[in-house]
Amino acid sequence: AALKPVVVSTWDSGAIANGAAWPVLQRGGRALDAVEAAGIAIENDVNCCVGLGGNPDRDGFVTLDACIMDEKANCGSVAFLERIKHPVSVARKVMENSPHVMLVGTGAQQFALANGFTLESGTLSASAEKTYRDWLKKADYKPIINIENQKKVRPPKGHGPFAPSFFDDGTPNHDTMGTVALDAAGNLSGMCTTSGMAFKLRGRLGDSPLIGAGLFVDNEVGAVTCSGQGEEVIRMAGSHTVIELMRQGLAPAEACKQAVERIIKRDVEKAKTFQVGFIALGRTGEVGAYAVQPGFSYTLTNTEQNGVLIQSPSYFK
Ligand code: SD4
Repeated sequence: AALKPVVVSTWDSGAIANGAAWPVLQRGGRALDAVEAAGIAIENDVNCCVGLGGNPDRDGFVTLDACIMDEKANCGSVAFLERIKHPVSVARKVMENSPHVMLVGTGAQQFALANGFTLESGTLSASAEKTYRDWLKKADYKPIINIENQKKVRPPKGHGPFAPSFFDDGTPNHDTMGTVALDAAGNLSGMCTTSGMAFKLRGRLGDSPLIGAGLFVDNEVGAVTCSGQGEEVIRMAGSHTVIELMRQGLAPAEACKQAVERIIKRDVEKAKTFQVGFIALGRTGEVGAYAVQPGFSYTLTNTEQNGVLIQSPSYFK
């Protein structure tokens, strides 16, 4: 049976996100506060994949995207944000302290500074510096989002026994954290935060900061987020599509599956080359996921399961 409260985050690094969200939920706090805490924790984690420690664009700059949405469809988003440590919190400020939903680039940075955030140095983390230098040797833009499939990956220290989503040297491959939560009062919220695809063109935005693509919450239905090749998610308004399928009565897992099948049907050959994975949380606490490729995972925390890593089913085997 479904349990609440519950928090679900993408990937094995979801353990870090859920670890910060759970105490908020456990003491009866709001799902909104829980998902923001999740975002802050992962943006702080230098070993992970999002925030200022993430990989840069092809010009060597880390540009961050994030969004947040609550049970009343209040939402906030920042994109192409540079040198600010907590894009998820800036997104929440956009939601609460501005008449807008989305701010980008220098305007988003200016808004962050006006709201008490600090301008950070802009230097790359040690791991991003190394990855970027290696990449520059060929400077070949080819998203290797599907690296999860490859045998050479092994878990880095401290990330659990599975951690299939890291390169051989321990560099995290995925670069996005999506978290959805249901609180004790029965309200849903979600957030998504990312440094985006590594070595993207300067100015590129993915799905993660886009309400309806990287995240969608509808308190009558559920909360959905996703990870993977953002362009493919934007094309089909991914998270919103999953919510609408759930609204028609599909269980979270089945809704994720049908959304993924819609992506694949358009171009099966192309779909073999990228990853997209959705996680969905229903309003009663039921959780489901589905991905294009094997290797997508999510972390589940509730009163009975303390950060359990679950491998998502996938279309390709
Ligand atoms: C993007 N969806 O920027 C993100 C990337 C991602 O794990 O999820 N990486 O397109």
